[in-house]
Amino acid sequence: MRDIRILHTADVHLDCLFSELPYDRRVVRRQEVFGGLRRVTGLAREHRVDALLIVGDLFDPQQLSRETLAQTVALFRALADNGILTLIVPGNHDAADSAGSPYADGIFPPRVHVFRGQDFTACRVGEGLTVWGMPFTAAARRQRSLRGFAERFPPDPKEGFRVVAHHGAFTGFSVPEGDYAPVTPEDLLDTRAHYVALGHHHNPRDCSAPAGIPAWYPGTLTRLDWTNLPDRQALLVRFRPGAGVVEVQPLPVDDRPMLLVEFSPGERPLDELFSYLETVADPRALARVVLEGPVDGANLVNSRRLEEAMRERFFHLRVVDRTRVADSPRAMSTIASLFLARLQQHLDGLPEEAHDRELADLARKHGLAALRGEDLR
Ligand SMILES: [Mn+2]
Repeated sequence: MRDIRILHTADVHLDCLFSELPYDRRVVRRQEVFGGLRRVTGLAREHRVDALLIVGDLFDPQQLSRETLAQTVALFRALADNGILTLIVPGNHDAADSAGSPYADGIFPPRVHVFRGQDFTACRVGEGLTVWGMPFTAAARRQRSLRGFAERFPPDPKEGFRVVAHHGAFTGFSVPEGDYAPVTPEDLLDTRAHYVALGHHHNPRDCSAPAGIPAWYPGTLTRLDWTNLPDRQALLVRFRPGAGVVEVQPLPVDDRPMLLVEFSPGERPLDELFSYLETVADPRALARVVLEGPVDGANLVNSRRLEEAMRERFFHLRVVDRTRVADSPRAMSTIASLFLARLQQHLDGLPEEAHDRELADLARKHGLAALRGEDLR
């Protein structure tokens, strides 16, 4: 008997806004998010899977366009023509019960199954496997929906392999993934599933260890923000009839590299940062330089100018300035010390509720730069 294969993805976030990027870059990144989904449907065909399983947040509907929706439907139709089912669990970003939900009836072709309702329902995949899914709903946000699962839905031999799809936060690690539809290791055990397909956490994560039940987050297909540093992947899950063995194989999905550079301008000359950025320059990469530590009038960095100088070297470079003006200015001119002292006097005179550390530091930086005849804007 042939094994049964499922391709597991989640959190595609089609038409994600990328509001931190300049407009022209946002447009490119949104196309790349769609490209990620197209790549995954390609992988589904290459690996001749029985079903593509999308566990929540397929869409990021803040600005979901008709074109994207139509192109997505076309991708799923092409899968159906190859005999591959598409199974969709609506997540917290594309909730089925929200106004203007993309899951309106009749949009998707046959062989695309959207899990609906307020509880888990089953969807058969061929003869030997059943996927259970439940859409994320605002009402169930704090609910442990998987608790006591097998008592409510006792395994039936006709069910074959049991896969449970859940969009929510796994609590089994020291840093819990938030409080959206939480799932504990005991809840995983309660499912008596052969595989739990998770969604919601945006980095790939194997959650099998605490409960001893294969349970994974695939992560997003495209890096959506600066917490998404690990490589992107989709999960090929193989079920061997008779053996009861489940194999999970991560399939790499290409995306733009992210480059995170931390630099302390108070400790090293700025030239070092420039020459480092020249050596790692990559027109495909999203780069972020975080400036940190104490600075004084002599080593202030003009972030905008640094971005401008490196503009051609990266797909996009952003400088985040987290430096603080040093409390005891070293080797500073008399007039600079005077300026800082006067500013401090003014700040000390303000009522408690008007204290804003960041704003005060910005004032120090702009003032010190102005004394050197420089405009930091
Ligand atoms: Mn998500």
